[in-house]
Formats: sequence, C-alpha cells, structure tokens
Amino acid sequence: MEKNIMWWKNVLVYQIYPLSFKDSNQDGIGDIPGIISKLPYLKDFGVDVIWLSPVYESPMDDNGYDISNYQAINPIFGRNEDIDELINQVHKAGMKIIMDLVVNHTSDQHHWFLESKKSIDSKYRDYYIWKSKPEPAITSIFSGPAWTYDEATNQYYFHLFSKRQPDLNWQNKNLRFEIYQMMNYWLDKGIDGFRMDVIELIGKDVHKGILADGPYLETYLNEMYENCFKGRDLINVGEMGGISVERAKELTSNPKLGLHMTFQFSHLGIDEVPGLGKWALKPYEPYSLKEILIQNNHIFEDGGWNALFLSNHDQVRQVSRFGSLKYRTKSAQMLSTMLYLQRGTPYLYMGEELGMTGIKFNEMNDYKDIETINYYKDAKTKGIKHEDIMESIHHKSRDNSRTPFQWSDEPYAGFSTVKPWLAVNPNYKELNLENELKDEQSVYHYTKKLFQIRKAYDVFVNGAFIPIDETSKDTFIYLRSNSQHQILVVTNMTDKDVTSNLSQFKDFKVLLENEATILSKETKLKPYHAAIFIKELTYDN
Ligand code: TEU
Ligand code: CA
Repeated sequence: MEKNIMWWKNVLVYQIYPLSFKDSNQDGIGDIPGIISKLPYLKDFGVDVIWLSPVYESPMDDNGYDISNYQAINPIFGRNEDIDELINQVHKAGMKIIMDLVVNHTSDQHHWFLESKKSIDSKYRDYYIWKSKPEPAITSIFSGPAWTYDEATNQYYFHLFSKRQPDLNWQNKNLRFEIYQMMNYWLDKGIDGFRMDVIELIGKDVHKGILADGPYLETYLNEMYENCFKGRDLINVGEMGGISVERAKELTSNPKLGLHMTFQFSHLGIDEVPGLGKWALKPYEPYSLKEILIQNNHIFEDGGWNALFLSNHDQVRQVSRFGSLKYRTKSAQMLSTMLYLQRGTPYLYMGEELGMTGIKFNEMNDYKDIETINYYKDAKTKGIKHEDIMESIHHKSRDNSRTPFQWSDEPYAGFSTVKPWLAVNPNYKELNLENELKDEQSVYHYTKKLFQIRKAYDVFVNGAFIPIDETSKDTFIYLRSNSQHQILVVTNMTDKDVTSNLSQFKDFKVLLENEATILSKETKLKPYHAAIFIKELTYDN
C-alpha cells in the first residue's frame, strides 16, 4: 500500500448489532462477552475495524439509540469493565473499534431530560427544545407529530424520532461541551472513532423548520473537531441521510470537520415511491441502483470520501432486497463484488458474509422495532388494509436485519440456548456459518477472498472508476485503473442469462469468479454472475 493513502480508506469495517450477535450468558440477548468470544472469527475473516451499535445504558425504546447514560454500559450487554476488555482485546488482535455516537437526542430517562422537564427555570431546560405551541408542524420519522405535550410545565418538547427520544438543543453551549467531554471519555479509553448517528441534524433550527444540514452544522462539527478529534488518528463516519451526495463530498473534503466519510442513502430509496417514504413500495430495478452508484463514484472522483454499504441494522438484508432467494449464494456474491470494489470504504453488516436473509413474521407481536410498530398503528388509523400494511412491513421492517446471527444448526442457531429477544430466521437449519465454512463455494469463502483482493491493491483506493457497460440494464461492469493495475469487475445483476462484449479485456487474468467466465466478444454471464480480472501494467519508462 502506498504511503500517502489514508489507512481508513482501505479497511473493512464490520458492523455489530450487539443485541443479535452472540449471547454469552443465556438470557436471549447478545452481549459484550459474546462479542469478545467471537473476535478470532472476525479477525480471521479479515475485519479491520468493528463498528459497535450502542451498548450504553438505555430503556431500549429504540434498541439503544435512546441513551440514558452515555458513560455507563447497559447491564443487559455486560458490565462497565467488559467494554474495556473488548477495546483491549480488539486492539490486541490488531483490529480497531468505533462506537456509535447518538447525540441528536437522548432517552427521556437521561437525567438531563428528567431535570429539563421539571421546570422552565431548570439549568437543563435549554438542553432540549421546548415550546408553548407545537409549531412548526413536523412529522416524526417514527410516525405521529414531532412535538409532545408535557404537563409539568405545560409545554411541548421536540423529538424527530420516538417521543421517548427528545432532541437535544445543540444551540446550547453548555450542552455541547458536556457532549465533547463525554466523547473524550471514550476516545481517552482508546476507541478509534465514532459512527455518528444522524449527525446532519445537529445544526438544525427547528423554529425555522430547518432540520437536515442546518445553518450551524459546520460550526458545531468544527468545534467538535477542535475539542475532541484534533491530534488523534481516527476513523469517523457520519450517518447523513438528509444531505445530497455533493454536500457529503464537500463536508468530507474539509479536514477541520473530522468527518472522514458519510453514509449516503440515495441508492437505498430506489424501492420506494418518491416522496411517500419507505413504506410505499416500488419494485426494484437493478439499473436504478447502478445509475446512482456510478454517479456517486464520479462525485468522489476528486475529493471527499464515501462509505460503501447496502445493509445495516435499519435496512433490509441485501440478498432479500436486491438479490434473489432462489439464487441466494450467487446473488449475495454478486452484490458484494458489485459494491465493494467501488470508490469508498467497505462496510459490512454482520451476517452479510453468510448471505443471511430477511424475515417475514405473520403476527405483529413478533415485531420488536418501534418504527415498525408505530407504522402499523398509524397506517391502521389511516384506514390502510391489514394485508397492505403487512406487505410493506415484510419488505421494509428494520427487524428484517435484526434477527440473531446464524452460527450453526443448533437450537436458536447457536446464538443462545434460550428463546432470543427476536425470533431466529427459520432458515438457520440450512443457512448458518458452520455450513458456509464447509462449502468451498459459499458466500462466506467468496466474500473473504473478495476482501483480500480489495485490500491487496491500491487501485481500489486511488484508481479511476470507469463504467464499461453504462447503458446495460442487466450488467454492471467497471474498470478500476491506476498506473500499476487495471481491474475489471464483471457482474450480472439479474436472474437471466446475458451476454456482454468484453473482447478488449481478453488478456486480463481472473482473480475471483462465482461462475466460469471467458472474456470474449460474447461473454456469457449466468444469473448473478460475478467475476474479477486483473492486468498488471509493466511499462519500462
Ligand atoms: O437512523 C437514522 C434514520 O433516519 C433512520 O431512522 C431511518 O430513517 C430509518 O431507520 C429507516 O427505516 C439512526 C439509527 O441508525 C437508527 O437505528 C435509529 O433508530 C435512529 O437513528 C434514531 O437514533
Ligand atoms: Ca446475554
């Protein structure tokens, strides 16, 4: 690897959703000791950085994205010492760890909010956003109005997510500096950065109705940088669903904001009716995904940096969404090949290395996600038919990706010996890590090799990105190219046989393929075919 390449551009980041990774004490809930027990697995797979979703003290209204104490560990996940042990063991294994930073809002049980709601004269009153009238009218991301009335002081407080997640008032300087102090507490413990939850919202001006990318965003990020990040060697990724990709480029180009890359969601809105939100289903068309991803690669051509992902704890598993259950293995392999060799840092959500699939519960009782439950109630009152609501939920519920990790074919998939907090996907008998390890052709083995290739060549970080088949509706074929290597990535995004003229690449050598591939004027590509080829450039000049 070239020296001038920032290390965080060439790492594999693996997201762990602690509730569902591994239960060590048999209470049905994943925990920190469970994660520690699986570090050798992660290291062996090729993980460089772990992103740990929230493990802080929380009433778990939104599975830990509602924090009541930022500096204490939720007892369901372990003791305070367990996190120190995890950080320690991760570093010992030569990996890094970033933690979730959820500072747009707290839990309604955070002592700041408990104090804030007591009286308008409270020292903490202004840590949150209070108003006598619920205006401007804004709808919460988790359904219903974003203002909730509180009797004690006869005012409304603002919350963009659940009413148990009051938004913090970032315009209050004392609040901001308490947050920076808390961040330094974690950084001083040795964590390697943060995944910053909905961070584009902290600059908002609710009274003017401005939410994402508000007028104070850069000021606060720069202040955070000066007080927390400066002088430390970190990897920070901002979740920024509410900004344009161009804007993400601008923000990540400015080293004084401490934001190395962001999660962008433009490519994940393609299966919803524009303007109607995630539950309004629209059939997936591969070309729409390809088009946006090509555009993103072009946007980051000359500055800024991007995070590459198709799945996380809020999104549906990629094989169920963009692949095919009939061709589960091939389509999972294709999706990773198509995505992870593009410009950006790869993020892999736990279980994607096995090609885990989404879930369909028939009973609402089985769903645990607050967004899903609120949507169901809201849609019912709007008169939407039960079957239609369930169809949306089957396609889009966040619980799709939150079912326990499928380690083996033992009861509860080897995740726990007791009934887990969320049901295991019934396909665990066939689809589990043990089976994936046994099968040479599995998603697991293929994906592991894919990341070895991704990390072996600078071209994936600094090379040009050149689409080869730009107008094809079926294939996604591109070249990565620098002065030393050319790498050809060939994928068929559909369940049909297709052909492609690849005769100009005849002298390339195969690095990895999930079907035999012959580069020619009429290269035959099987359903969800994926292949990677290389040409070494050895000029004498
Ligand atoms: O998600 C931000 C966010 O906007 C999501 O709520 C997204 O719109 C939704 O999940 C789509 O279904 C972050 C976290 O990743 C999420 O888990 C939290 O619930 C949310 O923030 C609030 O902290
Ligand atoms: Ca447990």
